[in-house]
Amino acid sequence: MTPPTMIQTAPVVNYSFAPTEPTQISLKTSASNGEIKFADWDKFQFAPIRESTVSRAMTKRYFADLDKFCESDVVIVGAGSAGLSAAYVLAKNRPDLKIAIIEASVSPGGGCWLGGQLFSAMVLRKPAEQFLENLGIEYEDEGDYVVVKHAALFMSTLLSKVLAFPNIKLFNATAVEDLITRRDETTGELRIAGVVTNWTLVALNHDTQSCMDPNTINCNVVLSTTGHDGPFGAFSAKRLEALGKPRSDITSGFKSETAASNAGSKPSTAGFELGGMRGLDMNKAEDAIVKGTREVVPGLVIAGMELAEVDGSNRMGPTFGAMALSGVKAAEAVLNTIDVRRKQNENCYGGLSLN
Ligand code: AHZ
Repeated sequence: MTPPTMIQTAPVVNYSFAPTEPTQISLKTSASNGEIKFADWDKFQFAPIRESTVSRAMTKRYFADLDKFCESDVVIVGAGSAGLSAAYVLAKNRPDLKIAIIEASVSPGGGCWLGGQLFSAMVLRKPAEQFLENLGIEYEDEGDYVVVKHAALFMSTLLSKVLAFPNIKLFNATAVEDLITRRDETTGELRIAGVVTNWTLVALNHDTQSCMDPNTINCNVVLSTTGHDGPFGAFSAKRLEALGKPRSDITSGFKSETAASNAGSKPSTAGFELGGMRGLDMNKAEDAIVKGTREVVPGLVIAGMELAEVDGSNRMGPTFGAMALSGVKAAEAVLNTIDVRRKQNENCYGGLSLN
């Protein structure tokens, strides 16, 4: 039988891998003979590469990052405006902290690429313009509020600054599908001590495949900013509802049944109920989200619109000052609790290594 052949229809070009001087590219429009030329394109050639080199360049860094960040100081769940604002403030103040950001979508940024509906401009009520000034983003001052000409300018600037911090790693296309919990051996208090992750496409297919086990990241504080309810929204809040049964586990500091009965109190059997996001009221909503941003249960800070699901506060729609400033307050809450949570985690299970 004749072996199969592949027919080359295009003309054969002999490609030379001989070392050449890199093509000089200048983006100045210094026209010679009236002609614009940024480079000598006739002689242009990329430096050579083998395909496996590209694979190794990507995978060795990704797996080194997985290895490094599987013990993180802080995990931020959700890379929307609240999560990234918090990441920026945290990393700026504490270059010593290892901060992992887990984002379910391929594209980070959450709902912050447009101002509202399909409109570009982004409105922030004062005093959120101070955050813009810190980031170096221009705005128009309209009195009580300011306007950035495109929401994408805010998000791309914030994102680029966050990604440039050496102590931050963004794992996108990765979903948090559960929380790691610890029951304190002395107080009986339950706390959050990490996250359970999976590729988002896997997380979305648990119902169509047999069990696909996840990966984990241990940390001292989880900051959840997964937005309001939706296919991937309000994740930690919804998980708390299940973890928090009976309700006393949440409200009285996650006391175990034994610890609670030792203390003479009976744990309630009522479930932890989410408040559920209320209708739109810009004036009430923005203050409520910023003021309410806190460590909701030990080891878990919740910020941004996810908090509206916990507290039953209003939505604010297309104004973004509360997302930025809730991020600032979340960073403060993380920094105020992290040392206590670290100590608790270090003492857990006889001081199992946290390296
Ligand atoms: O993909 C989600 C988005 O980028 C991500 N996310 C959600 N669940 C996740 C999970 N694992 C990993 N389980 C997850 N990532 O979280 C991000 C949330 O961003 P967002 O912009 O939706 O939330 P935000 O709180 O930063 O900003 C909300 C802004 C408002 S207000 C509002 C209204 O009032 O109607 N609507 C929006 C979008």
